[in-house]
Amino acid sequence: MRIKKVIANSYGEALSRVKSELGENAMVLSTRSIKFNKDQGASECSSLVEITAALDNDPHQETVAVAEETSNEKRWMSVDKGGEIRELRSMIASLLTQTDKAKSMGLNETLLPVYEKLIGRGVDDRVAARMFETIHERGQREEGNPFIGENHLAEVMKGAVKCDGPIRLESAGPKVVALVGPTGAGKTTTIAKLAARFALQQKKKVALISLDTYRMGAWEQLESYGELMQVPVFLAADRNEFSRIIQEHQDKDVILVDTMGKSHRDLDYCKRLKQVLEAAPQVEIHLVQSATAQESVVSECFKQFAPLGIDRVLFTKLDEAVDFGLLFNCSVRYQIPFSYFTTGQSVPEDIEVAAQDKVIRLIFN
Ligand SMILES: Nc1nc2c(ncn2[C@@H]2O[C@H](COP(=O)(O)OP(=O)(O)O)[C@@H](O)[C@H]2O)c(=O)[nH]1
Ligand SMILES: [Mg+2]
Repeated sequence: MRIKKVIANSYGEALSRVKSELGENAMVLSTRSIKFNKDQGASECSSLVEITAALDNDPHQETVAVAEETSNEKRWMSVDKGGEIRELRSMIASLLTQTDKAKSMGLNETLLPVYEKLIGRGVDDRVAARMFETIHERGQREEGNPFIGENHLAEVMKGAVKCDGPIRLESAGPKVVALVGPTGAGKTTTIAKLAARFALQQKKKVALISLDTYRMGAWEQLESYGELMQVPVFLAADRNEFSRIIQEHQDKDVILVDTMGKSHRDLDYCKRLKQVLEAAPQVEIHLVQSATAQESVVSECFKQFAPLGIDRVLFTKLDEAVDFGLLFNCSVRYQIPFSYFTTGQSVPEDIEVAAQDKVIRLIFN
């Protein structure tokens, strides 16, 4: 098997070079676009297309060609020399699945760059595939309305983003909202922003409860926000204290609960947190995640916090994130509506109600 990587100005040009170098039987393993500034310091961006393709032929050549192309695969050459190339084949098989999927979605030269753009922005390939399949099916149903490009896709994707507006207050009794999530995600800062929204802008009666009994610093952080906004702040060390504080503040419109900065890897943590939170009749749980976090860490958090019953997802640090496919992947995979996005460290201004449009704009722009 020979593997060739080709970089060209357009997908068409790259493909024709692949064909001229490897022949008509070459299989495209992956494509990606590479963005760069035309001039140093210039804001204008240009992009190139990179295609990695393979041609199945003499097994002896396989390892040699692989070693020539990428440094990562050099280790395969020493393992496989003159023999089995199982590992490489399985890697290629997984890549081919993606290519096959792309083919089954009917991606032509116009659509493939759109697909590549989504992948480049962090949209998971299976999630992207689902979107293209939807469009394909819709195109077949609605004759004379074929999929024409990015705009149509963006519209379909927008429909797949779940948002449920701001926290809705109850007419009787306080609305209790707990922010849970990994350490450093931005829970305490976001509580302060929400408290300001309700107390200062909407003139609602607000109380804050901290379950953060592990780090004194965190409690002080919330307390000083409370002082600033003239909102009472309480520390609940256990289930009984939490229940008592809630009972004593039935006159409030909203009670915001900050949770402890314990690692989500602590398996007992969610169990203990659940026991405490269940002491209040109805707590709305918002899972706070940073938009800059690795997708694998975010997935792990969804799993770890699921036993609490996640009602909403709140993404922080949109100002620091580079790709926003993560937000879309989470929306499609977990089907839990977003509540708010936070966009900076400033309290109270850097928070907004999550909106479908915003997610789509962030991905496509
Ligand atoms: N850039 C940026 N930083 C944020 C945002 N939200 C929180 N932070 C910062 O993230 C850090 C951790 O926030 P904190 O609220 O203490 O996280 P917690 O451990 O989940 O309570 C702090 O330095 C915050 O200022 C945001 O939207 N954008
Ligand atoms: Mg905190």
